[in-house]
Amino acid sequence: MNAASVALPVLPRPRVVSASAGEFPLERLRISRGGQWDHLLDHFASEVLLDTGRTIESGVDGIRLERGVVVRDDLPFTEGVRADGAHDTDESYQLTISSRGVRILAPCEEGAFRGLTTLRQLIAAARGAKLPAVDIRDAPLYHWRGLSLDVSRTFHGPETLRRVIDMASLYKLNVLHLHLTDDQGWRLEVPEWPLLTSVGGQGAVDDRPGGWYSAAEVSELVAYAAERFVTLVPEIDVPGHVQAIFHAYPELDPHSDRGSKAAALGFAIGTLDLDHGDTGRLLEDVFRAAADQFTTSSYLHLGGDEAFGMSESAHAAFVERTAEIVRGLGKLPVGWQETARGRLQAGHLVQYWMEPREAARLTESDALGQLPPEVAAVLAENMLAAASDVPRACAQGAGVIMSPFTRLYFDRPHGDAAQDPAQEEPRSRLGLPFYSPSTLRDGVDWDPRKELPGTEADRGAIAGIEAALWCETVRDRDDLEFLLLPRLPGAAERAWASAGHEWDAYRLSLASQSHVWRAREWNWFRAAGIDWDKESNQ
Ligand code: TNX
Repeated sequence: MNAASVALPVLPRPRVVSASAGEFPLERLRISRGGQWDHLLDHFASEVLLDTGRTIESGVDGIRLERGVVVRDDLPFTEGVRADGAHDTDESYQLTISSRGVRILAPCEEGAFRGLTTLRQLIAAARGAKLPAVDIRDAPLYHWRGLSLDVSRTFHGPETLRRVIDMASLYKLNVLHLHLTDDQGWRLEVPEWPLLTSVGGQGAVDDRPGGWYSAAEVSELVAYAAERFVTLVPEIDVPGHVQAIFHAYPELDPHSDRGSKAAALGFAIGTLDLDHGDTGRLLEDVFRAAADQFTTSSYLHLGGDEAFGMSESAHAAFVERTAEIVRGLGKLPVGWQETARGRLQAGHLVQYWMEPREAARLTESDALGQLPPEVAAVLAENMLAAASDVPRACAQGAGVIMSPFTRLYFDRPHGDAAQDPAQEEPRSRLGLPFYSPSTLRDGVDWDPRKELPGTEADRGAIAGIEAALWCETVRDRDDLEFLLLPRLPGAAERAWASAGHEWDAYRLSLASQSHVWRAREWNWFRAAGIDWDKESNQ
C-alpha cells in the first residue's frame, strides 16, 4: 500500500507503508538495554514522557533495534548535501509493529533515531491504547532539511532554541540555521571584538530585550542539537545588514557621514567595505569564532543578501573574499541567492528565496509602498535582479537550498482563518504586512523540483529545503511558536517525502499532531479547516 492511501498520524509521511491486521498494546511496550544503541532508547523514553506523560518501563522483549540494510527497491535515494558534511550517513529505517512486538532496522544510528521518532508520533496518537500493526520503510528525499531562524530582530534565548530544536527534530529536520547577526542585534561572541556583543548585542527591533549567546551556551546548544541529530549552522550576514557592527565599531562604517540610514521593518541601507580600516581583520575573526563554536557544521553561512547601496562588482569581490576566509577555516560557504551574482567555487551553496513571479508582483504592486521610498527602491532593484540568480548558481556548479518565499517564509501572515476567534488578533499582527498571507496548504502542495528556476538538468543541484522565520513582527516566544506551528511539519514534508497532491491525507495527519503540542505547551495556530483534536491532554 502506498503512503498516500494510509493516513498514519506521522509527519513527514513515511514513504512506503503497509498496514496489516493486528495491533500491539502500548502497555506491553518495554525498553531492553544491552545493545549498541541504548542511548537512543534512553532518549526515546524521555521524549515519550514529555510527549504523552507515559513512562515506558524497562523489561525483556522490548523494542528491537537492529543494524542492517533496509530494502530500498521502491525507496528513492536521498539527494543533496548534509550540513555536517558526512558522506556515508544513511537515514533510512524500517519500522515493523506486529502483535508480537516492535522492531526497527537501520543501517546507521541516525536511521534508527528517525525510526524511533516515527514510533514516538505513533505512540502519541495512540492515546494510551494500541499501536497499529504496520510495516514502514522510509528514507528522506533530501539530505539538507532545515529551518532558518532570525535571532537578531528578536533575541531568542537558549531555552527557546531548545524548544525549536525539539520541534525540528520531531519532524525529522536536521538543520537549524541561526541568523546570528543583522542590523538590529549581534548575537555571537567574538573574543577579539568584545563590543560586538556588549554594544551590538544590546539591540533588537523596537524595545525588545537584546542579548547574545556566550561561547559556552553555543557549545551546549550544539551538543543538545547533535543529540537530536540536528546540525546548527551559523550565519554571519555581511556585507549588508551590518548596522549592529557599526553601532559597536563606528570606525568601520565607510559612510558614517551619510546621515540617516533609513531603517524600516528591518531594512537598512549601509554596507561594509573591504578596503576600509580593519574590515578584513574583523571578517577573519568573526568567521573564525563561528567556526570554533559551531563545531558540527561543515558550512558557514556568509549572508550576502540585500547589500543595498553597494555596486555589483564590490559586492561580488566581497563575497569572494568572505568565501575564501570560510574555506581557509576548513568550512564551505553558503550564501543567500544574491551571492550567485559573483564568481562561485564548486561546493558553494546558494539559498534561493526570491521567486521571480512573486518578486515581480511585489515590485509592480504597491505592496512596498508601505516602506520609505528609498528603502522600497533598493528592495525593488534587488528583487528585479533576482530572476537570473539560480540559473547562474547552477551554471557555476553551486548547490541550491530551496527557501522559496511564498512557500517557506514563515514570516508571512497565516492565510487560513483562525478556528479559535481569540487567535484572530495574533494572526492579524504576525507576519510582514507587505507579504501576501500564505495558507498551510500553500506550504505543502508544491514540488521543489518544479519550482527551481532553471532547466530540468539543474534539478540535481538541489541540496535540500529550508524554511525561514524572520522576526521583525515576532515579539516573543509565543509569537515565534505561533508562526512555526503548524507550518513546520509542512516544510518537513516537502523535504522528506515525494511531492504529490495529497493535501487531504496530510491534513488528517496534521490534526493528530496537536496532542504533543498541547502536552509540551508549544503555542500553535489553530487554523480553520483542520479537524484539531479537541481533547485536552491528560
Ligand atoms: C529579506 S531573506 C531578508 C531579511 C528579511 C526578510 C523578511 C533575506 C535573505 N533577507 O532580512 O527579514 O526579507 O522576509
